[in-house]
Amino acid sequence: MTSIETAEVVVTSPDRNFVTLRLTTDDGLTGLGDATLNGRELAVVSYLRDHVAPLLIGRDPHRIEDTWQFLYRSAYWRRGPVTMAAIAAVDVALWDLKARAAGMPLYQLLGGASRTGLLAYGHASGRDLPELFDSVRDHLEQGYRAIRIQTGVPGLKAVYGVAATQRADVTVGDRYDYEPASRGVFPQEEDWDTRAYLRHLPGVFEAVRGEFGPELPLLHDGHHRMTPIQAGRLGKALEPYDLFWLEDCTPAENQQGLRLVRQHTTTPLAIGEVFNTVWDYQTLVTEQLIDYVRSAVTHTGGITHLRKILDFAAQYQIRSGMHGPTDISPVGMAAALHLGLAIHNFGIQEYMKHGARTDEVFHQTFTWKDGRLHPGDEPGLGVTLDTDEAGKYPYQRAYLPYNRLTDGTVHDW
Ligand code: KDG
Ligand code: MG
Repeated sequence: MTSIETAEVVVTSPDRNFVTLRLTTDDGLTGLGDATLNGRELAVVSYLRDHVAPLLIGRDPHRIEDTWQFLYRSAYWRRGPVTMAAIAAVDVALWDLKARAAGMPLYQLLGGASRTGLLAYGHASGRDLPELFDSVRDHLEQGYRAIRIQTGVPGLKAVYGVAATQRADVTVGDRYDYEPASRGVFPQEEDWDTRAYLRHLPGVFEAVRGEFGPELPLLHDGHHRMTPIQAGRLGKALEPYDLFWLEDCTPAENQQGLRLVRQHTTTPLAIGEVFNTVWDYQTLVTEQLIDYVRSAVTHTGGITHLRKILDFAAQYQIRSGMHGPTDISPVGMAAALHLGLAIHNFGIQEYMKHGARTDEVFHQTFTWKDGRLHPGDEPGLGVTLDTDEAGKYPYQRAYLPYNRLTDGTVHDW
């Protein structure tokens, strides 16, 4: 019987921090799992190194469900982003390993392809409309066939989702594209005013539809900042512009709050990038209060658990919209692509390109064609980790920003 011989946690910071678990068996097979938790990376490193890795040595790598249940239940302390990211890394590494052992791309073990490719959306942004239009055009040229729209709001100096390269206020650290985390010893402070945002946003979508026509799927992320009644108002105001989805309109820990939003708008809703188990979705799914599940494989206990969430959601005609920003590593992205290709209720995949240094650390085999992603047909996830290259980039402290209202009150970011 084959068994796990080593469980290494690799921390690297090529363009940003990534945490990767690498399992190796006594017969020389390896598997990779992503354990990156933006701004709290080292908590997961410790959870894995100090508490989980010693439990894995000598285990049968093929017992994926059993290992998942063992790690979830034997800890006694359940759920939470750190625990579930650590379990996810083990789970994905085991699936990678099993698929490599079988000589198959992972999606074949998950039931085979349900489609030829995965529609993906990219992030267009700008401080004002001309900058936003340029960014939309640039994304269309890159081949995107669905685009998220984020803009500056008059009177606010820094707004979530506006690319760092376009933001005059960003001075700390080295960031790329829209990446919100900044390297440094303290989080960046941003400002927020929901009334100003609600006044501004419908006009932005009117202008984008006017410029780019009715067909292009458009998305928007509210990033947890509204109350349910404010979200209902925004959803209603955006209805003429036919959004693919409005994401994270409220901080959805209060799942019942979404009833109020639903009563007021038919704009489709996506939620869940900060969720980590099926229990976060219980009311949202059974009452059909959302249309898309935003969870990432990386933050939701891996393929084993996210598949269960998505199968549950499928019974209610709710589809996947897996989180795919740059803080999901190439390993986590590959896991999302294999799962998305296999499930029936795939909706859309978020896709942000990683930086050049990241691509040298993680060698990837996915393809990008006509606005669609495909995980490729290499055995396993199709990603290899170059540990020499990874070793060139030690961890660098980095934080996500936080928000204050104009009167100084801390607000949801
Ligand atoms: O780490 C936080 C980011 O992943 C998050 O802010 C990105 O909201 C996000 C999105 O939709 O990609
Ligand atoms: Mg989001």
